[in-house]
Order: sequence, then structure tokens, then C-alpha cells
Amino acid sequence: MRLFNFLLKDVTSKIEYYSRFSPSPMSIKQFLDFGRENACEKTSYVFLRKELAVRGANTMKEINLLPSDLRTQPSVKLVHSWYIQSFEELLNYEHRGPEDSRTLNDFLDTLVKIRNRHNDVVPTMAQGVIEYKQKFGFDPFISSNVQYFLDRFYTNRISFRMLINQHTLLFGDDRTTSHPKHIGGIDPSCNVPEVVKDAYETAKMLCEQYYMVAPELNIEEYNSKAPSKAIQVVYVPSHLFHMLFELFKNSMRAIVELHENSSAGLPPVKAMVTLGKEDLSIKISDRGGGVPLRKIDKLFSYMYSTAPTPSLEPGNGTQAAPLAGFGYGLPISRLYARYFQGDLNLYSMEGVGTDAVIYLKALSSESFERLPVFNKSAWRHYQTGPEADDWSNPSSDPRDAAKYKIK
Ligand code: W6P
Repeated sequence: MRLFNFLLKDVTSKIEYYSRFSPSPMSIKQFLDFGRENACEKTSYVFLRKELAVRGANTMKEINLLPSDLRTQPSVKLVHSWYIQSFEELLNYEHRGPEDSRTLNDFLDTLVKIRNRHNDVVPTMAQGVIEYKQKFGFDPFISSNVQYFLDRFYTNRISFRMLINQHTLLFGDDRTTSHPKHIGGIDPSCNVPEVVKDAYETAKMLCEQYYMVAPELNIEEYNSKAPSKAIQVVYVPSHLFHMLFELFKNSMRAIVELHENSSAGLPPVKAMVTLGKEDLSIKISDRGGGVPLRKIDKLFSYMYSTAPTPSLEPGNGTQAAPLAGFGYGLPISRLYARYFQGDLNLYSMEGVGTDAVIYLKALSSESFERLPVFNKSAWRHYQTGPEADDWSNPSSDPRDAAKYKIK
């Protein structure tokens, strides 16, 4: 017991120590330059063993600030234990210099082990939110805290995996199987319309499995810098694919469900890819009937959009998973876009359809990691609830002026 307390205290003090550092954001250009010019595994090792500990400690400090009714749910505790375990494994390298090649190989194994341990963080945290909702119901204060926390927590996770993937792809065994032109997970000439088509084709297969039909794709390109050239960007193709796949699933579902019984056939889903001086923008448009403005924020809400997975319900085992609409696809896609200084917005016109726009930085020197920092200001967020009500509320019963008349 005393030994256990000692170890716990040791980890706690290490979390304190490392959380006092701020993460060092990298730009895509830096990732690229590092991976290109005879990438040095020792340099990467020395950078990562500290940087991963710093990012891990920052996020663990924030887990501790979650409302206790949420932090004590079994799924949330499970995820927390994964972070402690991985943090401890990183600490084993604190005093191991980069000279010994055994150290470098052990580190690669450790990174792969950590990555696998954290594979199911998103569905497990979603389960934790479901557990909380079942016990305590929906609470706007908690929902606002959960939104703030999970946006930061998942951004941290995206960044953690980005760093691990770069190291293992550059120096690990999977180096031989990776794409020859890619630098780790980065494609220095990522052809955006090609990724759009890829994501469309993958969503189309799912859509046809589920509905037996799928809308066509109609794609337009405007390269304002070099009008006849393909639109390319230095980017992580898997991130771009993830966002586009999610948007296509949503658009296709809306289109098919609105037009299922119409004789006129399905309207296509349209994609427009544009390149300007600063932005590379991708718009996915559907005529799926749209979403009222009141519901748009809810599409990005972790607490609203978590429902038990339908396939987990008894008797539903053989049914294909629905195309879209459950889980965290949209909020996490927006985090991918924001991670490298872009964004993802929805513009819907109820009754007709929805435009979804992904904005990316056109220049890799401007796409710096956007990372959460644990500090006083973050701390304050957990102490205060949603925006205090400083706008008028509509009265439930319209005021009857006649009532106040003097008879
Ligand atoms: C809809 C709802 C939605 C969400 C995200 C992207 C596209 C669409 N279309 O009707």
C-alpha cells in the first residue's frame, strides 16, 4: 500500500511538473522539413519523450476538472487509466539517452503500444457521456463543460497521434510500406479533388448498401492562383478524407431520405474546390431538405448527439449501421479542420438543402497545430457554466396588454 502511494505520488508530481510546460505547436511545414532532410531519429526521440509527456500531462490536468459525476463514470475512469498508464511508460525514457539503439527501438514499440491502447478513446468517452445521461439526465451546465472539455481533449488526442504517427512512419517498421512520396502521414502534393472523389466513392458504397441507391457527384474546381493546374496542398490526406467522408455520409443520407419516394430521381451531391491566396476551401452541397438554424449547433454537440449505438440494441445485430447521424463524426471533423488552423462550417437553408464548407490554409507555413493549453483561463471555464442569460427570454404566455388595462 505504501509502495502504491509512493508510485501514485510520483506520477502525480510528474503530471504537475510536465503540465507546467506549454505544448510546442508544429507547423505542417516543420513536420515536412524535419521528415525530409535526413530525418534524425535521435532528435525526434528527444523531442517526443518530452513533448508527449507535456501534452499528456496538460490533458490529464483537465480530466481532473471534469464535474465529479462525470469523472466517476466507469468509462471515463477507464480512459483516465489509459492516460496514466501511457504517461508512466513515457516516463521510463526520462533518463535513457538517445545514443543506445536499443532505446530507440524500445521507444518505437512503446509508441505503437500507446497508440493501440488509445484506439477506442472516442467511443469509450461517448459511453461515459451516455452513462452520465442515464443517471443524471441532460444538464446544460454539464453539456457546456463536456463540449469545452471534449473539443480540447480530442484535439489533444489528434495531435498525440499525429506526433506518434510521424515518428513511427519515419523510423519504424511501417516505413517500408508507406507511400514513397509521403513524408510520414503528410502528402507534400495532396491533390484535393482526388481525395474528394475517394471520400465520395467510399460513402457511396455505404449508401448503396444501406439504401440501394446513392446520389451522383458533381465536382467543380477553381484554382485562382494557377487556373489550369490541379488544386494541391501540403496536408495529411487521412485527416482530409475523414472530414469529407463524414460530410458525404450526411449529405447522402439527407438526399436519399428526402427523395426516396420521388419519381424524379436523386439530385446530385455537389462539391466545389477553390484555391485562393490564403484559403483552400471545399464546399459540399446537398439538396436534402436542410436543417433549421435552431438545430445546427446540436449537430456539433457531444451531449445531444450521443445516443446508444442502434446495433448494440438487442435484435438489431444483423441490421446495417445507419449511414450517419449517430456519434461524433461532425464535431470531430471540425476539430480536424481547426487542428491546422482551418474550420468546418454548415450553412443550411431549411426546406431546400445544406452547404458544408471545409476551410484549409493554402500555405503549409501557416498551418500550425492549434493546441489546447492548460492554464488559469482553461481552469476558469470549468468553474463557470454556459453564458449567463444576458439576453431576454421570450415569455411563454404572450403578454395580454388588455389584462393591465384599468377597467
Ligand atoms: C444535412 C445535414 C447535414 C450535416 C452535415 C453535412 C451535410 C448535411 N446535410 O441535411
